[in-house]
Amino acid sequence: MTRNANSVIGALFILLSISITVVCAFVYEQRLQNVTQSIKNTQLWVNSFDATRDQWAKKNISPYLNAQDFPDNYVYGETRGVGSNDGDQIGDFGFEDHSQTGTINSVKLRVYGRARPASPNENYFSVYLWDGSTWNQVMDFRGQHSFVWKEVDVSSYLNTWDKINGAKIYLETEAIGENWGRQICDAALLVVDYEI
Ligand SMILES: [Ca+2]
Ligand SMILES: [Ca+2]
Repeated sequence: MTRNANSVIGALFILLSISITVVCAFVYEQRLQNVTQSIKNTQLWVNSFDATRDQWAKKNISPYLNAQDFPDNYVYGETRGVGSNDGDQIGDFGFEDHSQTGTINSVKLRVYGRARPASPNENYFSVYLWDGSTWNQVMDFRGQHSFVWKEVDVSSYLNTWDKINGAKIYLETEAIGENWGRQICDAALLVVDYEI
């Protein structure tokens, strides 16, 4: 009799353990799905060039920086010519807009380009970002003798959807000593991480 009772209790405990495990697994799975679904990541590529600054040479089709497609469409400094002088500018480049929903986690600016291969520390370019009220120098390609994607966190400048959608950049030649030019910029985009 006692042995039977123990068996029944034992069986109930096993059943209870299995039930708890199944429920916990289900709840965990649901939470995991919710987390996965709510974090989003979007890329906003350059989609405009307004020629507010037009001191660099341009290759093929505007807006030049809307895809990584060198040697097809890009902007550059000619050797001792257009875009090679210190302070020469090209811009402004705007980015695709995004529907203004969700909490912004981070915003990064990515730019693809290079300095002059033979003198990357003397002939390169800087990138300026518009945050809705001022221009900020956020990146430069000093020392980059071959093509590279550079990335900078610009979350502190673009902390609202209004600022993200109104964001724009221009490029400025940096020439120390001789104006050799030959700096190139091929592509740029914003990468926004957000939650809904
Ligand atoms: Ca825009
Ligand atoms: Ca391009």
